[in-house]
Amino acid sequence: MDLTQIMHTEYGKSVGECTKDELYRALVKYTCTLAEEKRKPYCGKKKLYYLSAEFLIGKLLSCNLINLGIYDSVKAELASHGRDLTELEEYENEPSLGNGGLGRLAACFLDSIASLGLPGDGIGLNYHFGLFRQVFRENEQTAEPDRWLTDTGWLRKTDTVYPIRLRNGTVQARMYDLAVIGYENCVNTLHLFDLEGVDEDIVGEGISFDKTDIAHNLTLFLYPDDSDENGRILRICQQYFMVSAAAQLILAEAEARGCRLYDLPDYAVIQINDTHPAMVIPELIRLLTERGLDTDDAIAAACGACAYTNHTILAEALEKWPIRYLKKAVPHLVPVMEILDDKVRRKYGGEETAIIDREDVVHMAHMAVHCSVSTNGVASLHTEILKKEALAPLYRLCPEKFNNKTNGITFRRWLLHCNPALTDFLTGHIGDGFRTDGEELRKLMAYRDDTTTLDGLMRIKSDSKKALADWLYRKQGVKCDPDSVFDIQIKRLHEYKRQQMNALYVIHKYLEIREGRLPERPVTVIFGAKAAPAYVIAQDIIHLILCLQTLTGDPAVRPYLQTVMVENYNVSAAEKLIPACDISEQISLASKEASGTGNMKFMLNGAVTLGTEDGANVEIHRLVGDENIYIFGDTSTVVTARYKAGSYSAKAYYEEVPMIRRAVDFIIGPELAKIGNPVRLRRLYDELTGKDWFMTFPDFADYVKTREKAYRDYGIRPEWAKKGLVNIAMSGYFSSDRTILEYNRDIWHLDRSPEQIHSK
Ligand code: 26Q
Repeated sequence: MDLTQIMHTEYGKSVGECTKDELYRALVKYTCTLAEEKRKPYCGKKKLYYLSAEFLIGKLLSCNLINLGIYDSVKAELASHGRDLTELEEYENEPSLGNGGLGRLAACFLDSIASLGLPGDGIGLNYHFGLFRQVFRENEQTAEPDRWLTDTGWLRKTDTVYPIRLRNGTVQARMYDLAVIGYENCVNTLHLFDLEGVDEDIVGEGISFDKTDIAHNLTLFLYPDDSDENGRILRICQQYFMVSAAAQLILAEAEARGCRLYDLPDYAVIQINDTHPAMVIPELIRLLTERGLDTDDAIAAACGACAYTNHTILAEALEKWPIRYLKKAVPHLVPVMEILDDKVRRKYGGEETAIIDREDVVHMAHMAVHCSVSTNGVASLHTEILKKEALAPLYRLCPEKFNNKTNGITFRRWLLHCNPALTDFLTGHIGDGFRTDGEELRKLMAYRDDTTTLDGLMRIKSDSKKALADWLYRKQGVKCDPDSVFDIQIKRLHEYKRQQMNALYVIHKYLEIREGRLPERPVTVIFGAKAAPAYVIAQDIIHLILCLQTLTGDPAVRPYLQTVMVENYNVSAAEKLIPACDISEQISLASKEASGTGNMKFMLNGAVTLGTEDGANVEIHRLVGDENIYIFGDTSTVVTARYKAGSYSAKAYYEEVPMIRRAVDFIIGPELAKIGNPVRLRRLYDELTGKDWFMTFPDFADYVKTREKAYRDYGIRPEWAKKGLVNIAMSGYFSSDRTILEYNRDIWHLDRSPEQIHSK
């Protein structure tokens, strides 16, 4: 790169004279130009389309430079002009196109697909204000529009515009493209559709806007509040807008590659990321019949091209749409769904596997299973639960469709980019093969008893903790002790993930400290989580955590126990938090967390998991062995039986276990009353004592005991460092490259041209 030349051409200035904004924009433009030069037109037959409501891609500049292989040279050239790449990295806005694991998984998958040289594009929506920006005020979460999109530079406006038919008229979807640059490999595309004429000015106070103004609001926010009828209809319209545009693009591209429409499965495979894009199935059928196929051929072509990934067994997250709503949003899709239901009923009979139930409600997951070639879960336990419980009746009808694809993460972002010191250290020990073949990390096992290696790892961890402490201070004015244990829980706020149980532990510890029972070692408990604005109890839990942050800030307590809640937790925050973590909290109620992927990121960065036997924790446990993980709590078998028996009584635990009662009573006690919102705290107390649906009380004693054991072991060095080393060494399985190769082997069957295969 000749920076002097570029800046001269762009701005007529020297590198030294350019503003940060000018430098940043020039670099983005340069990166995009390189990407376009690398892009090869796809002349093969079959192509993958990954459809997702979320793509939580994170900032792009550094990872793109890494994947292009020019990160170090760009950094050096900037430095030679007295400019700092870090400054530009911080200046970049993070795209707010996702919420949590499902969206981040989609982003990791795009990286791996391109890095493996597979032909596959993402398709989603271009939300102007994203999920929302989280701001803490008076110990509560408030939501504001996330204005990430302002002139980002990465998105290219295309000339492709598709009409989208809605009940109250037709709107237009314009395609914007973003380059997905593989690691030392090919370039694919993320297509983001946007509503022509979307109007940012209709947003009023906070994130409120007129939900009925579909012609102006469709792509303003991800997951707009759907707690009322208008919200639900908007949600259906938004989903339909995405899949109708996707279906039109897919058919156009397939035809351009020579597809006759009944051959669609030979030209396109469409991976449906949870049920949010499942309406692509009836939409494809509708479009294919419109183009002349008869109904049966259209159904065969559409269903033969689709595959479905399930990410949840939570009943409330399994989408069900009343026909009444569908008729108000997309009436032309209803007859197609009725035909599909009719076919399924004729073939199999039975109410429990029907697409449309007796109450005239469409079960999107049922439609996705029936009308696709594959249904997969995202971790081995999760897939077993799908087969035996959540989707058991469907599994019995078509067992051959069900398969497991344990999630993975891209090592390029979650190691090379976020932890360069560890990356260099590993390269020094085992070479750089792990960048494209995760299993190479196992070579590190040879160093498990090498004290120099263990010292090196401890130093890297300690430096990352200092860097996190600096960042927290700059960002939030919070000071924390880098010599304390960093115990971190960062994920969407949900009761099943049990942030409330972690908070109860903090209360328990706080009370001990107040009584003079001082812990052996200081601990910093760090949370990061956004709560859906309409999810009241989740807001209450955030409130409790923020109050605890205040309480543990007391100079008498802080030297032993500190609570930090990171504001507006996102990918960029995760990149700072994960390398600095000692203990990774993965404490969901067993059976409820489909997989988790944060758990894998922590493991890769040398943290030790404190967790239940849930999701991919089970696989982490199997890989590292009992010595290198802290497992507690009831198993999914016990939990499932307890739900079935309906035998759980929170009240009984509350009354019989003093440790629980004390911690829970504290929520409505005088200390919190002084700083908290009594309505929120009382509601949370009532929820826990009256219901505790995600069973924190039965696991609490074991949680406390196991957590204390982990803190004790932390002090035994270098034994602790060895646990970190084993976690790193065994994390290769969780490379999303492995996951994607499995998707391709079992579901997609895409060709990898020989020159695109560089590692496997
Ligand atoms: C559903 C209905 C109505 C409104 C919203 C939703 C909704 C929105 C988002 C339901 C689910 C989501 C997101 C789910 C998600 O992020 N799931 C996570 O997916 C990860 C990748 O597979 C897993 O690792 C996590 O275990 C799972 O929680």
